[in-house]
Amino acid sequence: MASVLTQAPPAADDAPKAKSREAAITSVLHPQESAAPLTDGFHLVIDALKLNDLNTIFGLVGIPITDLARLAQGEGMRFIGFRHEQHAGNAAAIAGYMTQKPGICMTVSAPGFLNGLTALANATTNCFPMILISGSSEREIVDLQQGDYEEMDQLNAAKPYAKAAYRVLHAEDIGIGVARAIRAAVSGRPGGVYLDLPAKLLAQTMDAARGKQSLVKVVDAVPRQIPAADSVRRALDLLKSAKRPLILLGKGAAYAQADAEIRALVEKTGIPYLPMSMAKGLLPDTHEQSAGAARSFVLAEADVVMLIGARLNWLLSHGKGKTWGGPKQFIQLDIAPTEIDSNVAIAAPVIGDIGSSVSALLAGIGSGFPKPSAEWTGAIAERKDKNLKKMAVTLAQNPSPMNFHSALRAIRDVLKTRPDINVVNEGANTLDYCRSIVDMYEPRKRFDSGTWGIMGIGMGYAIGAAVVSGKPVVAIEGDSAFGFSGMELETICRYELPVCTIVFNNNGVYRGTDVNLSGGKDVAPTVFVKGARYDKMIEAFGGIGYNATTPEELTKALLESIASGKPSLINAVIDEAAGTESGRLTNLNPQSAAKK
Ligand code: ADP
Ligand code: TZD
Repeated sequence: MASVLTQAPPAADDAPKAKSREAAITSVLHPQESAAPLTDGFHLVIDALKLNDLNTIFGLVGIPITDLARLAQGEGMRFIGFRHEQHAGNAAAIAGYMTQKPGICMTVSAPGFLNGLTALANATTNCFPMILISGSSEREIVDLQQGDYEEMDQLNAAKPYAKAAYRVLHAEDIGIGVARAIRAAVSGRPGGVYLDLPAKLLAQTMDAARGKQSLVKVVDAVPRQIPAADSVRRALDLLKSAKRPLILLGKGAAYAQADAEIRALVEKTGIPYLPMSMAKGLLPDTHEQSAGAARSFVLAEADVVMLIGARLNWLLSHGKGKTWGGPKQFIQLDIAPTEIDSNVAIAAPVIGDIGSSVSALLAGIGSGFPKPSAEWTGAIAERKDKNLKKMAVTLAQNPSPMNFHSALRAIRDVLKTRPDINVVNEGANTLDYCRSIVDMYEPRKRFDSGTWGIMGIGMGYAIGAAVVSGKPVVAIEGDSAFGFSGMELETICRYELPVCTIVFNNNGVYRGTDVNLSGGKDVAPTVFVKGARYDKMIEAFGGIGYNATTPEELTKALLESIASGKPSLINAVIDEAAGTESGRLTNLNPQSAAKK
């Protein structure tokens, strides 16, 4: 039921002297309405969200949204309060990715909004649905630039970084504003939407019954988009003609929640597949058709590549160059028609939602569909075997202090026993090694730096994933990466979330051994305090801290932490000389890039 202000306004004869102008006008023009229950902007926002099953807000309070947060909690919504808006935004974004419903982030005006904007832009870049709702200052003052409290033209600031941006000025438009925001966030290619709510709007009152009628329950927010039959036929023909076919699964495929159909397509065709990092687990990494351990080989050697919810951006070397070896033909399944031909020519685009497109392909694959040759699958198996054996030797070593491999081996072996656990991962070396060493077994369980390679998603994603799934989260973090969101440990402890953060502490960004080129007193730009004890940070908030210097200690701490379900942090001491500059992205540094 729509909430109403508990008190109807007083009858005309006992009205307080300082009656608002609107109320005075209402009672003169519509005397029959003056005794009717009223609602206001605060309640209409809450009712509009709840009506659309959006029951959690990730945010940070202040003028003008403190009451909105308080009332939302009072009305049964969950409000998760953060220490910095960027992390609230990241939590909302990952919630959106996990559920296909827009995650809601709420902030105050100007600086709070801008802190949230990084997360909104990151969500849009990664195709995650979220809505950033920010309070804003008075339009009249902002537009004349008269210097209001936290003055900023937020709507225009948001536009370049959001899929859509809307402002609501009248209480009766709140329902429509929220509906538009939801539809824009989740339909087609998902993304971040900005919703601007001026302070004055929240305080506006209107007749409660009319307010209720103004709300919109969004019908079919994510309509199926059926691919054209001829596009499916073209794709099947090309696939049939392939000598060395490859399927590439991206996080769009994971997002689509068409897990069974995708698995059926892979298994029915027998085509080897490669998961992008967040698509790991869509099929278990141990699946025999996974070409993960022969990545470079299959990218270079395949002749027809079917991209399912993956873009040919920098993460895939733009579909060209040395990585891709000989000539290729691409099939691309995507919901966004303009993604096609964005980097290289796509021979067979299939535009539709992934569930529908994969189902349509499956329907066209009969028993006579040619299986990939034994020559191709055999060559991949051989390469996989060779690479896995080589990796096993590296992983079996036990250097002291630990290196990335020995620490990740310990984590891999624990996580193997708990495929339901969510994994958050960021850093440079920590990200690159973890992606290839730690196997995933279930869809949408791995959340990482994504399309931008952004640092700072760690604790926000961990909190979002824990809140949405109710399952444990293990966040595997470089020490630099962790620093961006470390204060949210307090949030994790406050809400008693089952998050275990493992900080790969190698005393700096990438490594801890750089020296100041001038020989001066300041440490090098990449170096941190040596031997820091990140485990002590969580103890300050009542969480459990562990210091692990060996794989055995790390295993024990992680097992204990998962069993307890309590907020915890493991300071994993890693050799400060173990990392390489920029992890595997050394080639993107300007000096190396110039040499190419
Ligand atoms: P990755 O980084 O894993 O390679 P990207 O984020 O680059 O993945 O690509 C995801 C792609 O998936 C985007 O082009 C997006 O338009 C597409 N996409 C997202 N959701 C769907 C969906 N439900 N159906 C079809 N395509 C989708
Ligand atoms: N700032 C932001 C927002 N994103 C970034 N990607 C960077 C800075 C640059 N950067 C990287 O690309 S990785 C990284 C930074 C600062 C941190 C690497 O150090 P780490 O990880 O300690 O987190 P490793 O495992 O020790 O390499």
